[in-house]
Amino acid sequence: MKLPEWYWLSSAVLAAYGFLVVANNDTEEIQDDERAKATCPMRLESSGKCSEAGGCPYQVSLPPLTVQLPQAFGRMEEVLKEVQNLKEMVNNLRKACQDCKLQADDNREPGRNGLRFPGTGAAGEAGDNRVEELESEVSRLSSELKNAKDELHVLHGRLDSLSLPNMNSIENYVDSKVANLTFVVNSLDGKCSSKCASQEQIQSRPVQHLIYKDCSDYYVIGKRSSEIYRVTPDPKNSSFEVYCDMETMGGGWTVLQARLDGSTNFTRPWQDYKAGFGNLRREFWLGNDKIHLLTKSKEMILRIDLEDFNGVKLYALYNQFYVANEFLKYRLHVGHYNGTAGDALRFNKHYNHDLKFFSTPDRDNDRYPSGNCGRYYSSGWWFDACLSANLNGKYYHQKYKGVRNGIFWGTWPGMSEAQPNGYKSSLKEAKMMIRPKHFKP
Ligand SMILES: [Ca+2]
Repeated sequence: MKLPEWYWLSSAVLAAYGFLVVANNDTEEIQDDERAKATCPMRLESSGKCSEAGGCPYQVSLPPLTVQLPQAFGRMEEVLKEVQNLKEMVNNLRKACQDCKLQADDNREPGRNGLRFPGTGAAGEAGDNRVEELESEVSRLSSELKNAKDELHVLHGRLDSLSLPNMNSIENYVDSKVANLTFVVNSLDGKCSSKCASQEQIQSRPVQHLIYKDCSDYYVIGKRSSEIYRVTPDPKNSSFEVYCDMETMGGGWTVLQARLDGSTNFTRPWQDYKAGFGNLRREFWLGNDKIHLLTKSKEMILRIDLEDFNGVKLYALYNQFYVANEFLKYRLHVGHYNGTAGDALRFNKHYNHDLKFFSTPDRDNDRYPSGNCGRYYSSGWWFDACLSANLNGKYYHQKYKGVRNGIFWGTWPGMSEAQPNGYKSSLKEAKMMIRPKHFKP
């Protein structure tokens, strides 16, 4: 508590008197009145007769004292009055408040605890009642907020542990497991179907009637002309026609794709690439379901023959080729490369078609996040993000400008480099074909 200034002032005055009294007690000699009055206005003198015991009465005469006080001191009385008035007002208000609270308690509806809004309650309930409700609501919301914050914190921790490198390693792990399973299923399926076929053969078919799984089986029985043949790669599925190349590198090749002259449009939807389209004797795509059955039936190698408009012919050979089923979006698996045209299917780390899903203009399974490579490059293909090879691109009869959506093989001499005036070159002919890995012509 701060003491008023006048309190300190009066204390100082009293202390000064005290000091002077003590000082005069030390002065035994009494000077004559005149001189004393002149030098010191304060006097110590005897008053009356001394008693027989020897004690003498004395008195101290003090001069009149004038102390200059601050002007505000004069308002002290007023201030004290105001303070008193204020105190009374506070007391009155406190009492009124207590009365009001008692009244509110009397009017409170029992059991009602929902949050009310201005205008919805009785006038008497609008005070403490509503404040209490608001307080409890605020505390409820605050505790909910805290819970949500805690949950968010936990989720954030989990998100940190699921970092992108983790996802990549999981993807690689799943890939390798799928590849292993595919190999096991293929070998089991091969054993089972050959056994089933031989039983059927004994019961209902002539001994010489074999199931031709692919063109190499026709080669084995002596067929040497490149023609259309009917094959049954999987006895559980229906047979279909294929074009067989019985000349290239010993023959026995089942052709999956051919480009010659632009007579067939290759900008087509998913369903067309699934079922196959075109003319087997000219330009065509055999069909992803058929390619899957053929590559599932036996371990296959892939040969790609290419020719440009200058008559240059080059090839690429992959010692493994497998296309998964539709459920796995016809994912591509290719083995090691050999040949003269360059390994455009596995160009580098960023452009690698191996292990990529099939995409079409109407089905985006590529690795390009902000668009559909199939639509942009007018083709169905195992796009990465997006391509270093696209043998199903548009057919151009000469050099072209704009989007590089022609028949493209990125490692072809000069094909990836910038041409004068921005022209791009395309291939004149392309052919993709497969043959069993262990086939000996
Ligand atoms: Ca995409």
